[in-house]
Amino acid sequence: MNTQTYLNDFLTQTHQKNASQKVFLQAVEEVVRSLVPVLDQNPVYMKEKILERIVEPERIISFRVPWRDDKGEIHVNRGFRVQFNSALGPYKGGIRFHSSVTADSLKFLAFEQTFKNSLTTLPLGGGKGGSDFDTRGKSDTEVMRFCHAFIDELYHHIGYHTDIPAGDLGCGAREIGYMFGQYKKLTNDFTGAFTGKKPNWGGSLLRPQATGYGISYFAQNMLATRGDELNGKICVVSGAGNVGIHTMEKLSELGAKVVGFMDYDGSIYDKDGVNAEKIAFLKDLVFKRRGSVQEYAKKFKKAQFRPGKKTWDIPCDCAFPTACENELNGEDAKMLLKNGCKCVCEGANMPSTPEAVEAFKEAGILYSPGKASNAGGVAVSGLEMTQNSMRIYWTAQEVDAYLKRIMNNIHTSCLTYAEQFAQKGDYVAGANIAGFLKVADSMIDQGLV
Ligand code: 2IT
Repeated sequence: MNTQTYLNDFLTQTHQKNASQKVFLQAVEEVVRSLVPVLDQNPVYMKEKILERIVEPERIISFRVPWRDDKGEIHVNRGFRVQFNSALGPYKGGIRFHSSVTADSLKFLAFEQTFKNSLTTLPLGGGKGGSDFDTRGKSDTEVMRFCHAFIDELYHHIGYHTDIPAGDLGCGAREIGYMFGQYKKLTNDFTGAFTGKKPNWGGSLLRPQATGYGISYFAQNMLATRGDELNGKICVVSGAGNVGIHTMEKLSELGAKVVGFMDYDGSIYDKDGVNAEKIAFLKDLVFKRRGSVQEYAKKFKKAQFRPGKKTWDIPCDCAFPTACENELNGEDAKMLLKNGCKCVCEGANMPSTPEAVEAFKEAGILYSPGKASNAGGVAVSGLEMTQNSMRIYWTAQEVDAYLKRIMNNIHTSCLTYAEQFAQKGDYVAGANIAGFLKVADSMIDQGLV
């Protein structure tokens, strides 16, 4: 059978089987479309039905999470863990706590994670979990009771050699702490069964910074391919969470001027750009006081707060979508291009819609998919696991050197595989092909399981 016919049949079937799962299907389409030349040259992947197997999670766990609020009232949330693929190692991926979480959204994230983890070169399978629980507006004790209830079920399914969760949207060091505490109590076992722990009880230095720093290193590499650099570039970021703030921090350290960022309430346009003092204010505001970016414009009077508005209309050289999936649509992409944007480096998972990606590709600007440019976070999670196994701590400088090396390797892999399969300079194709080949070959090695 010819590859194109095979792929069309495969996609029709996958759509039929997962009819309501829009974001998952979007992610599958993107990966599979990149693989045409790979399947052409290696029909063994069709014969072994690797695509049919790779889009099916090994296991999805869905469970009830009952908990009491501070007034004693009972609430019931849904908890999930999608254990997608363990060809390369134990399942690895974050936990998302947000009202938007569904089995579909986590299935898409776990699918992406499988390829991302493969790109890091570390021995990590792919997984993702979470709950439709929103930490916003909850007290510390409510968050703790919820996290304990979540682990009361999840602890059966995770473990150091099985599945190692970490943080994601709505799940930071506080939540990891409560989950780890309950896990340890129930299992009577102090192991590195979570990453993103605090450094005083097993966490890696630089894990909180890793995704944002890695994104900045990746952007530096991308610009270098065109003889350019970050120094002096006008940049906009979208999210103002852990990833967004650490991206802003490293971009500024590397000489770029970050003039825009946003959160759930709206965006900030600060023509002067952020600096160390402003970043310190933002860290305190977001990480400690859990406040809204509106306060930034009250504190720094020249900055403008724009209620309910995204950042993509702000003129920039480089854009960093670091919030969530499909946050940057075709219109946003056109606006960025019209204003002269020449590099889009994704920090979130699949933040650009297919229309936006098409517009970037057509314009020939530098564009990298999240699974390549945001892999620094999970890479340092992998390094946290290594340090836990060795029962030592590396210095921040040691972790940073590893992180840089891993981001450089991923960048090189993307370009090498894109060129090898006739899609030169296409980071999407390169990331998908490089990520796929390692997982697919390992699946074949391990037989039909
Ligand atoms: O999307 C991601 O890569 C993460 N949320 C980090 C996962 C991890 O295991 O550190």
